[in-house]
Amino acid sequence: MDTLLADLAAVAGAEHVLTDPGVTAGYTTDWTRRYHGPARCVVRPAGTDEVAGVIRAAARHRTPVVPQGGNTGLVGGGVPARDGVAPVVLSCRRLLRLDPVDTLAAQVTAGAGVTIGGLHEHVARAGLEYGVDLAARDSATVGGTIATNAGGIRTVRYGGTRAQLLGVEAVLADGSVISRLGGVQTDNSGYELGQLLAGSEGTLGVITAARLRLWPAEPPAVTVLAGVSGIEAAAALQAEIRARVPGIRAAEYFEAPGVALVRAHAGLPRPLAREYPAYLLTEAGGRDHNAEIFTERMVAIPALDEASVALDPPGRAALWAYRERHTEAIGAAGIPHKLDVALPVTQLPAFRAALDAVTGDAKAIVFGHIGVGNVHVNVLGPEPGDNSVDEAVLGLAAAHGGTISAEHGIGHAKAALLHLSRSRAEIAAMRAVKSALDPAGLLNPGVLLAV
Ligand code: FAD
Ligand code: 2HG
Ligand code: ZN
Repeated sequence: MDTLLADLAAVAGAEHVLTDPGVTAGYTTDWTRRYHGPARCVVRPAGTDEVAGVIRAAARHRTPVVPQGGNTGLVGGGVPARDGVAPVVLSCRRLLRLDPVDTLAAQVTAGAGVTIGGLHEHVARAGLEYGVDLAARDSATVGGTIATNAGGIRTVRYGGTRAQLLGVEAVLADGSVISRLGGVQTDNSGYELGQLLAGSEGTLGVITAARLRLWPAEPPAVTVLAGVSGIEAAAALQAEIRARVPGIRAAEYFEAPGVALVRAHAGLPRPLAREYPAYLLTEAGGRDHNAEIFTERMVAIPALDEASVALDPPGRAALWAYRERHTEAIGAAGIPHKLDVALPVTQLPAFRAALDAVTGDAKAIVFGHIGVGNVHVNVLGPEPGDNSVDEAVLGLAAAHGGTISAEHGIGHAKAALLHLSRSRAEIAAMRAVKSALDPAGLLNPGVLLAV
């Protein structure tokens, strides 16, 4: 055994240092299969002290570290790069601390490796809910969602992950541990390091646990799937619904090509009696919800053409399947170019109108969280290594006043294009933070900031 592996085994136990390619393959290729690279090994520490030991050992051996959670990230940030020094993949999945829910403060402390689905179940038993939810809930972790500042289907109601974060515990690149898990709700004693780590994509520290804000559970009362003519109509309809119906918890958009893929992949029937170019899925709920009143207000909206209304969990799941199964259906059809942009809502129609010319003959599937102006453009056809469509679509978003990442992050995928969203001064400030906290470039080199 080489000395790095021996040092890691001394920290985490030999059985948690993985080198067999058959076993490590699941950690070195990303969810989309577009990004993969060789790892020196995968190490699975079980606690914060062990994470610190791994970081110190890797630093001694001048070997980079790629932090990883559930490996559901879509920008290649959680897997080794194809080139460069093969890193240690530090899997956080064994960081499974899950404290009892603090019902008085509506907060909980969760380890980085706890899945979002597991967190939901835990807090639901206390009558509370966590504000972030996403289709990858059964694999995506607390640590990974903080590191990417994940959004998801509840952003329109509760904001993204940053808005849920009261503090983090993390190991920095020098092996030191910072910890703010006390649950203090207002704290102005200096820089908010937890918020800095949120969205840092594993480049500034390894998050080991977090103190999270919770909300009173709001059972969904009504879910409505409406057919619309396109993104402009969907944006107008969701604005009208939000003005009239209280307690909107989701406003999601998708189009006919995505529905066709989902139907073929999952064997689902047509979602509405007629075919539509696009669809809007909205959901409302609340503590004192009254499904009848919600439904009456919803279906009385004049712009609503044909809609399917679900009032019970099986009916809701059936409607959500058309939206939530997009990612797996697209993945089954090929290796997609995933372009996750957000625009001012007023710019969505112009962006959508210009998109087809930019994607050309390739197949573009457009869907997303329209309630927050977040559109996912998935392109099938171009080779994984060909970045021209990525550059064209992201450039188009920037030209319409948008961002090149709404919720998935920058990763390796968009590091060279960060200038489309951030000014020279902002990128210089980010580089200064990175070199202050990680002068040797140990943590996730090439992610977010191109090397
Ligand atoms: P990973 O993929 O393992 O890692 C992601 C990034 O975080 C990497 O840069 C990694 O280095 C870093 N990281 C991971 N753990 C840590 C840690 N403990 N400390 C420091 N850095 C760390 N995303 C959304 O925002 N909204 C959605 O609606 C959404 N839906 C999805 C649906 C599907 C079906 C899939 C496959 C993905 C979806 N995603 C979505 C993307 C993905 O789930 C999120 O980016 C999620 O936050 C990644 O979590 P993870 O635990 O899998 O992290
Ligand atoms: C979603 O909203 C996810 O379903 C995944 O963010 C988006 O697959 C994608 O591009
Ligand atoms: Zn999304």
